[in-house]
Amino acid sequence: MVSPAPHRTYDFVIAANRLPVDRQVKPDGTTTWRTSPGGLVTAMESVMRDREAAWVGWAGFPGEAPQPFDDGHLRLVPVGLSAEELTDYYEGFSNGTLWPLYHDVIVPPTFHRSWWNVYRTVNQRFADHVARVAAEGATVWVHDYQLQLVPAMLRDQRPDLRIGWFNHIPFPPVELFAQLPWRARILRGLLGADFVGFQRPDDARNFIRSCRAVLGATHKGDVVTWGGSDDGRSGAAPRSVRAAAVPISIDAQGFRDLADSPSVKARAQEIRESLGEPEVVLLGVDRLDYTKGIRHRLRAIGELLADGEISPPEVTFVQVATPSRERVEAYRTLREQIEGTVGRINGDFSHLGDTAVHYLHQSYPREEMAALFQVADVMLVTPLRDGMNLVAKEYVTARHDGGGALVLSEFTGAAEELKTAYLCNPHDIAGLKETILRAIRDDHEEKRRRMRSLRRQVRTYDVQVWAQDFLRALEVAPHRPPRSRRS
Ligand code: GDG
Repeated sequence: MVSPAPHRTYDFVIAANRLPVDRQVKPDGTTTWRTSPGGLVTAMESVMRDREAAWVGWAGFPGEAPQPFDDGHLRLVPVGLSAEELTDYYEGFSNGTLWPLYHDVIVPPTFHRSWWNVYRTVNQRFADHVARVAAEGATVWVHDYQLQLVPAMLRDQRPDLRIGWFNHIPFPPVELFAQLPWRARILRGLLGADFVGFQRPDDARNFIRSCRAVLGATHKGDVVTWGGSDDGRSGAAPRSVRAAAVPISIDAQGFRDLADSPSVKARAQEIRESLGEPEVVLLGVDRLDYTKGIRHRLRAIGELLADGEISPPEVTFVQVATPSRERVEAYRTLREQIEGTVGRINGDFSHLGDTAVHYLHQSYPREEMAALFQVADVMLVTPLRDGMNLVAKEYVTARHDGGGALVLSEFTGAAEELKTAYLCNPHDIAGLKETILRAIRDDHEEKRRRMRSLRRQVRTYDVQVWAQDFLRALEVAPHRPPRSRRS
């Protein structure tokens, strides 16, 4: 165990790839920090109220880490990453190896030993930072696929801690996970936790199956027991770790309030006018990522235009594709493909003043997103694989006027909960076209009925409930908490 720290320690510590703040450099060269808006920050605020909390993460720029500082009642502890480490740990192993492997190998994952080595080094650095700031017996919540080795690295130094890990993305079936040359090391890393949380029950099951197949672990229900003997170290005590689904959500009240504000409503009206007051606005909002099914969506839209089922100016499609991971090769290729397709569709089907596809490769403030959601008569969420998909939940929340329709891929975590959406298989282009047409043409009452039930689901199970459920599960793991709203 690390000897008692001479500095201040905290009973609740979050470790995530990124700190929840962005550095702003003013014209005079001085810097300030701005809290990045987002569900995770809001969720954490709701569980941090009565605790001394610290957040360990990368500050968003390469080089030496700034000194720890306070943001309100939260201690922020930056982890330094060099430009080379960012290339190998973040763009390389996290986004070139794990991301495609965990998303059904939609593009082939790349395996590089040098990336793996840097991933280990960076995970160790995160674990060391957490070990220094965590108080005796503290609760530590580790987030996501970038930090899968942190739980065991932390437990080695600090067996007194209660450690939870949450995976924001899917966990793949063992048949795919087994491709990973470092599969056993990853699983051993995760089994350092007391509780591992996933978006869907299937993800938890995939994890448990991998532990059995790769490590020879046993399981009873959702508890995995592993003897710790396959790594050649003798004397490691058996550990029991619970793996279960705790699906993430959004700050429903906060998003509703935003969507309800006069400025957002006015902006929504302005957008509709600038689109030429179409009868039907179709909308897609995604990071430009191959998991999001943007190409499949465009294919369906292109065919619907060619079939004459939809046409501008009555129907128009707006696609916001937020720039993402632009230094990773697969993302650059995808961007070229998408922009080629949009160009072809518009060349064939737009008229002067009537655009078939409005394509926006830009990032917008949250207010603008909320306004866009309100304009959308049909929201198209068609990922080939997605851990949850918060856009779907934001959309139904923004449409508190009762209008709108959500087309949602079966391959999202959200589809497990949002069962009255217009569900689709994005690989089935004919089926996708039919579903889009149904979402456009169904009568108002049918659409309102569906949206009502979707909104209720998101309101009841919001991000605050998610965080509380996760922490309740972590507190009693490997036992099941008595009052989980889900299981
Ligand atoms: C990962 C998992 C899981 C997008 N463009 C802009 C913007 N956004 C916001 C959306 C939404 C968020 O970003 C995207 O969240 P998603 O859930 O849709 O997708 P990922 O980024 O892939 O997130 C996913 C999630 O983690 C949480 O666990 O659901 O499955 O892949 O909130 O609105 N926000 C602003 N401007 C944009 O241009 N302000």
